[in-house]
Amino acid sequence: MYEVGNLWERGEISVAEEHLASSIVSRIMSTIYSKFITFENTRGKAVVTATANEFHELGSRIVADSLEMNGWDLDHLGVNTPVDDLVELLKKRRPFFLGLSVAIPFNLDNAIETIDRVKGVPELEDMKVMVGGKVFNDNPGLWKETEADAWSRDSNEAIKVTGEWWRKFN
Ligand code: B12
Repeated sequence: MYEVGNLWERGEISVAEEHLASSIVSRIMSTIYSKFITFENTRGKAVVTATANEFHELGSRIVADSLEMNGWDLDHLGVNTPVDDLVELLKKRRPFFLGLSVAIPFNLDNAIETIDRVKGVPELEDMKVMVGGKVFNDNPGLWKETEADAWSRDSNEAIKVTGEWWRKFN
């Protein structure tokens, strides 16, 4: 998909061709997902979503599916989740952690606002927040501006960090 992005940026493929690539990857991921859906939940609840106005879905889905395979009872909300609605869902679900995905720099403020909001909700004071996505991978250290508890570069790191949280705080 990174190469698809480069080809699109250079004008060598159209948006329609990028959509086709995204759709194929999405379908392959669904097939893989259906093979491990029956895995047992051995850890707590978790919610992963792309932040408001963020339409890049595949990265957060890869991370969400990997975490679910690792034993988390995971809800993946997809893309562009409005801040108010996310806060309400978190109050209902009370997850152990929230994973928030941001690809595009202009959506960073939405993530900062989301984290600021959830950190102010008394029922969610124990919930951890992990950020991830292209904007953080391109700018190491930027995640600290969000007041998140951690940043992970990819699903392997996310599995490691959330596993450490679970051992330490559960
Ligand atoms: C497909 C695509 C789209 C599709 C997305 C469709 C879909 N169903 O997801 C659509 C058409 C919606 C789209 C739209 C746009 N896109 Co686009 N897109 C891409 C593309 C080609 C692939 C994205 C992808 O799937 N990558 C593969 C995944 C697996 O990688 P990833 O997202 O980085 O995820 C990994 C990590 O970041 C991390 N991670 C991700 N999320 C999370 C969450 C947590 C909690 C954790 C721990 C980790 C984590 O783990 C993942 C696995 O390793 C990228 C190219 C690229 N380099 O990524 C451009 C790209 C990101 N897009 C770009 C642009 C400019 C746009 C638009 C602004 C274009 C426009 N003018 O409209 C819009 C913005 C829409 C919006 N508001 O979000 C630019 C961004 C440039 C920049 N400054 O960063 C890129 C880089 C293309 C380019 N080369 O210029 N895009």
